[in-house]
Amino acid sequence: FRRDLHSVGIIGAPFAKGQPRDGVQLGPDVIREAGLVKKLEGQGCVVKDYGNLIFEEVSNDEAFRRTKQPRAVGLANKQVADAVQRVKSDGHTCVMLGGDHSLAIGSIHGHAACRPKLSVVWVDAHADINTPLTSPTGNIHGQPMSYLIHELCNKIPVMPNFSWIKPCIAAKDVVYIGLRDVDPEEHYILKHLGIKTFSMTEVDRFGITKVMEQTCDHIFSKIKKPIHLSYDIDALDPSVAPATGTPVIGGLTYREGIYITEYVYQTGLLSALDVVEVNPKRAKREEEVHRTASAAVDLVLGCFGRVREGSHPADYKIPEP
Ligand code: 4U7
Ligand code: MN
Ligand code: MN
Ligand code: MN
Repeated sequence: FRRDLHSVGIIGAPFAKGQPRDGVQLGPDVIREAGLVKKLEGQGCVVKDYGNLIFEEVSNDEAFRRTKQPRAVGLANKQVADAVQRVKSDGHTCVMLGGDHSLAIGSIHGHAACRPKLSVVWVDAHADINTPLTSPTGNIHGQPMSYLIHELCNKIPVMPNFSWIKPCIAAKDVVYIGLRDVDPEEHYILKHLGIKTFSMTEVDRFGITKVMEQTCDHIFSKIKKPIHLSYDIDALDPSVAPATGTPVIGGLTYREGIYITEYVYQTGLLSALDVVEVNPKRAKREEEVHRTASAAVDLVLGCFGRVREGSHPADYKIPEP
């Protein structure tokens, strides 16, 4: 056992305009209040909390065709991209606390600017790969992957405040885990681009261990690229993470959800992490907020070396009487 000195840089992104429900902008604060920084330090991490980004109001943000609040989403994501670039150039593993999942546009874009050859592990009930033209809702939190994947760039219309976004991920460098609510148009895109997916059916069929082995076989088939882990809390079953905007029954257990993070940690290649879609205002009782936030904290801890068997300092000695 060695006590790794992981350096972790945390960015809070209190942003909700990628979707219609109030409250997801409170995600970063409820995750911090569940003890994130202290617990990371308690397992030997060096943590720098960069605080919350401040997003300006955007006036006259009419829908672009059906896509809602494009200017606010485009602008906020530019701030996230710049912040992630800074955290990476300061030498940390970046943790972006959302906010809604539209923020992955900026997080992955900023990460890719520093690490041009990335792989993305997207853990979610949803595929978030609608284009603005396929989206059934017009909510950008259901679209982030479409802006980032090279193979879709000729399907994306020009939108206000989106011109800075350049596709930066190849379809072959993406793996999905936890899918169980995929729109028909998204399903076509996933098949058409040959993207590797492990829906809840595959989690049931193979078990989470084989899913993670196959995930790593896929993303490391040629070279060992840094990993961007984008973790939507709604990947977890609503019994584990009820306080979220788009819960879907039949999700990952707490243990499967944690196992993913332990496995990614073991690769030694985690370079950036998003934890998004925690929405305390979707909880029925205060206890549901705590249940969801503490699951979110445990996912982050798993990403930075927490092991369930326990651990001890390298120089520990049993006290002698
Ligand atoms: B989340 C949806 F239509 N696919 O595009 C859409 F079902 O970040 C849901 O994964 C998107 O929570 C969910 O709006 C976005 C819908
Ligand atoms: Mn989701
Ligand atoms: Mn999502
Ligand atoms: Mn959601």
